[in-house]
Amino acid sequence: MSIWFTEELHPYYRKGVRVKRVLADEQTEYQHLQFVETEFFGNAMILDGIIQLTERDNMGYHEMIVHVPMLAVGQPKRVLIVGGGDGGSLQQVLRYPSVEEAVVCELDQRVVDLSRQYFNASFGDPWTDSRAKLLVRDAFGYLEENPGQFDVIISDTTDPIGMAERLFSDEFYKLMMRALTPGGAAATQCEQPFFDTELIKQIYQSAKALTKNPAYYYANIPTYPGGGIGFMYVSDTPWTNGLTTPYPPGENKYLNPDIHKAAFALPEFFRKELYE
Ligand code: SPD
Repeated sequence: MSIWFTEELHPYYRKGVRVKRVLADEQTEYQHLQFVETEFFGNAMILDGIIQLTERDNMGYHEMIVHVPMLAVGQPKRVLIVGGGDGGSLQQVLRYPSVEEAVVCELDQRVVDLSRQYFNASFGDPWTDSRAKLLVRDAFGYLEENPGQFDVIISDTTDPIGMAERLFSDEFYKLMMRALTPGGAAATQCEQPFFDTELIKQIYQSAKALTKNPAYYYANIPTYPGGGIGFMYVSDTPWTNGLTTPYPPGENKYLNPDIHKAAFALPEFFRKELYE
């Protein structure tokens, strides 16, 4: 017997993965949370019917959202992850010996609990690192209370639906920039050039009004709509600073110097939309 899980994030586009078995299926205080074992991609987490990550292809997402800002800053000491309760970004952040504290602001404790169980083989247990601090709360208030505190902020969120819509607003970008140290950098989950052109343009305009060197970059993730996802780099520090910074200890599975540069090359239709 085989089960197909079909995702429909956009009403005009569907994609599917074959599932071997359902590992967990519950309604939390905030969302419908599912973990499944897939035929090809290993274990996957699904929130409100949308694939958030799989064991096999999450590395493009987590390595790119984390290392691009971390390498640009150089020796980041304090890092904030907004969302990220699955632990994938945290695992990458903790590879840096310079990091003294990594705060994760995640709304849903169940995402953390079940990810520790079902992604243990991939992420180990980054939460046991003494530098990791989990805050089960909304990031807006926390950002407001912590101006000038973080060298790097990573906004590792779901799609802009329901409560998460605010995390794609001008107000949120202003709060993030206020919470950075001078020269600090943020990277945000910033959706798909084909499907979300207008949203990305709006976010780029916000980022441009707030910082000197914002830029959009992209990674291939087969289980996301369109086979990939983009990120907004937001900082006064140019992302190119990171090209000469040594990688932290541990293994990269996606990022290398060629990918780092190429990720910022945009297809012509989208480059024009965004930058002209
Ligand atoms: N359309 C799916 C976008 C998912 C982005 N969030 C991924 C969270 C991984 N830590």
